Amino acid sequence: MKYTVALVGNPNSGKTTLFNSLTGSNLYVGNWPGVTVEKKEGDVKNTTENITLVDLPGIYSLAPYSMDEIVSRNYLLDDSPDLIVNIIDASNIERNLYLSTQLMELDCPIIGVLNMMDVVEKKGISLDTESLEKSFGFPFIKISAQRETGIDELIQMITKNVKKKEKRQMPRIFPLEITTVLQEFDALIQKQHPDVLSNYPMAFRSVKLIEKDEEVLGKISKSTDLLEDINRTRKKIETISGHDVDSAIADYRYRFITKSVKNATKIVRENTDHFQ
Ligand code: GDP
Ligand code: K
Ligand code: MG
Repeated sequence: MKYTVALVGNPNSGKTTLFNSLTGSNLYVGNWPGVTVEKKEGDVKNTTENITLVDLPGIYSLAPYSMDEIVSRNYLLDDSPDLIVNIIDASNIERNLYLSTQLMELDCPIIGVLNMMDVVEKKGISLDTESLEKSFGFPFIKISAQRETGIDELIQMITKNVKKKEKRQMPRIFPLEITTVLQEFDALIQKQHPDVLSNYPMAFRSVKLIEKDEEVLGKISKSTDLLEDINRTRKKIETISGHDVDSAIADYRYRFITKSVKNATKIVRENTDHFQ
């Protein structure tokens, strides 16, 4: 069995450093189809399984604002990797977790890799991975890619999680009222427009349609009916939140992150020294 793992994270989160520690010699460098964005693949070392690691372009979100974002999300949607390794600069955790809340909508197993833990510990901050797992619904691990701390444990975790087939529980990111609107929209799409992006994960499809994501809308035939259903749902979200749809959705994601990080963070007086 050959497994594929996607390495996903913000620019400067330590992706290249981690990619180099996780892979051995069999490196393949090319371009993503149709674009001049570099694609790098390598085999994960020190594992009993046959696992290819694919380095995706560094991105802040799965919005279609840049070629890097489009390349990354199309790969994740169309090539369905067995696992996402989501590298997170833990010294800048809230901003980095924004992408994680979007990756969660893609029905793919995820490991959250808290990198730069040497920097975090130096500040006297302790992060509770179990608490984060409880909030996000997928496991987290602490590493320092630069100091190569936690790499063996991460490889073990990848080896275990790459074979997992059971579905992840999706935590509730949006307030109940908004979740209800999203669920009604899902039901409507399934009933009235069953062919629209039917191969996409449900949570991703609904949010992107409601956001009127140009690249997603460009892939479908937009009937007046569908556009009316989308606009009606947008109105409901705007009424409930008091904001335009895009800011409302971003704001709810950040509130979820802030709460989760607060629950997982402890200020410790003494330097714990694991990652120094
Ligand atoms: P990329 O842009 O995501 O590929 O990130 P890089 O791997 O190029 O890393 C960005 C910068 O962060 C480099 O200067 C790395 O040496 C540094 N870096 C990566 N991992 C760590 C870490 O765990 N701790 C510290 N202190 N620096 C790191
Ligand atoms: K740095
Ligand atoms: Mg890099």
